Amino acid sequence: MDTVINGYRRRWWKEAVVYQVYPRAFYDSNGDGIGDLEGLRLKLPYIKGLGVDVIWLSPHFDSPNADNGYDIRDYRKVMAEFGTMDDFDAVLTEAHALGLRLIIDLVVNHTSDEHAWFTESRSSQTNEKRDYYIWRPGNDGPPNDWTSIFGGSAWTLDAATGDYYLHLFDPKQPDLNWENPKVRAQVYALMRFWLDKGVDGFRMDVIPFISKDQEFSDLPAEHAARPQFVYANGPRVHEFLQEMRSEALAPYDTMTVGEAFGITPQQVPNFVDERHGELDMVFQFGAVEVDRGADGRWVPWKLADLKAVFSRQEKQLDRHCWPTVFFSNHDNPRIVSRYGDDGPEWRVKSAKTMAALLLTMKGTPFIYQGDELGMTNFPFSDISQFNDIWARNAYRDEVESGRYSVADFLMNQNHLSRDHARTPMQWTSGTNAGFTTGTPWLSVNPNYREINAEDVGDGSIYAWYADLIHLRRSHPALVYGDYLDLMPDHPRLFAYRRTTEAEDFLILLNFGPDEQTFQFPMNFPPGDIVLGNYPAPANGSEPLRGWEARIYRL
Ligand code: ISL
Ligand code: CA
Repeated sequence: MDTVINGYRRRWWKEAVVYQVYPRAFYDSNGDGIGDLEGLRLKLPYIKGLGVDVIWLSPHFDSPNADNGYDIRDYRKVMAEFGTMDDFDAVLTEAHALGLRLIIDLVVNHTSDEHAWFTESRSSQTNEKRDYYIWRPGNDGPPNDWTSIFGGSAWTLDAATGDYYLHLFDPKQPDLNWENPKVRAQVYALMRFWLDKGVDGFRMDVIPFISKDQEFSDLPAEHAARPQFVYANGPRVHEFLQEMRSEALAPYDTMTVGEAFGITPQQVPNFVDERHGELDMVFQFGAVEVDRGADGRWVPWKLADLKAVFSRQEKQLDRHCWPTVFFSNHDNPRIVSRYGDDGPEWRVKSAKTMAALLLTMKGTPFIYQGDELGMTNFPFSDISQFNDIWARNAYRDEVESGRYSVADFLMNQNHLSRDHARTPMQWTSGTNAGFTTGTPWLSVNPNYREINAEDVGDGSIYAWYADLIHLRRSHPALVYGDYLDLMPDHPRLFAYRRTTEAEDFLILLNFGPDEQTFQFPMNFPPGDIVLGNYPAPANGSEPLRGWEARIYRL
């Protein structure tokens, strides 16, 4: 077997397709309305049926759920609502038996304020754990003007000692002090605990935030609206990640993917260059930010901006770096509602077109649960329908402050809410979409009678994902091939090539209901269409029909 293809060193995680499970919303096995690990175990064959290689499991640890598990109380315990450690072990064993690897979510920029470390830390100024977190005296107010990503000050005054602690997210998510070597040793130990159980790696939550500039200066004006660009990439972040590699990861065959929140495209290679021994890959935010304005609120998006993300990535990452591709996750709206057309006429076609983009692009693709069914955004009409801490805090900051009307708030959330992705998986057309026999913790999308996993046969979106994954697996050019955008400015047609010396693919995607013609150059006759979401046209150079996706082998 070649060890290098098109200049890239072969790695299993470069060739893998990942499926993200948000356990709370996946499948409830015991009728309490909350998805759980036994539910995941029961649905492993469904995941395997897509042909994916890896499952990324969102946090399954003990947590008071201020942020649905992204606030961890005990890193070595399973969330009681999700089951027991035995349930976790059963998921891991069965996943491995099916040939699926499992990576888990490492949330170590912060803990829950209910973690024992924090309870002890806040109890006095002199206790042994005081320095596990970031405490500063106030001066007639917070130590500086940093704001939380979820709104409000990033500092909370703690009555017990009269000091402030730092939380770049919610007050219930205090930031760990990575300057303290004992904190780092604790993190590496908990990583080894899970690696020794057999997990295959980690997705690392807001990992660029772990090193803080110890000056704690006020925010520069140009970053006030998006402070993540100040919080990320601190002075010691690369030192810490290299230490994490040598102290925890090195002896194991893992895959790591960091959430590069606040990292610019120029900074990415420093995190993922394989010669540095830090992360294997990161999630960049380009493809989920084309519809966010400078203030983070929704703006209409353009296809040319989405295309530019991938051309930039191809230029900025050399053969020592490896990209990821994703269009959704538990923090984002549904793909088909955001970039496709979720109305009855085009939902299936446009969901397939987006899937073709995801699975023929260079980089390890991440599928988010439910996208393989073409699940859509939820029609929110009232603040009471939101569970998400970000939405609830935004309501306080935007509406209760009088800056925006309720209608503006709902407009923005209907485009961007994180809860769109968190409504329960739609398994059947029966009660509660077959997700639970009890009362679901978050409302099921009312369209579950039409959109559900009862239909995964020929012609379904699920079957199309499986076909694309199979095609990707069969052709190295779809993994390692060069990427070239043939029409960067065209507003509707996305046309690109994926090529190695041995293979040449042309992908044509029509992002809209109107016909589009691709002018095949003379020296470039249409080859065979190897996969398409319409019956094959009589002639490969015929115009593309509404939301048509065609993959040609030249
Ligand atoms: O979701 C967001 C706002 O819509 C992002 O700004 C998000 O906060 C950012 O990507 C960091 O996300 C990660 O850490 C958060 C957690 O709430 C997210 O679910 C997680 O993906 C804090 O742990
Ligand atoms: Ca349950």
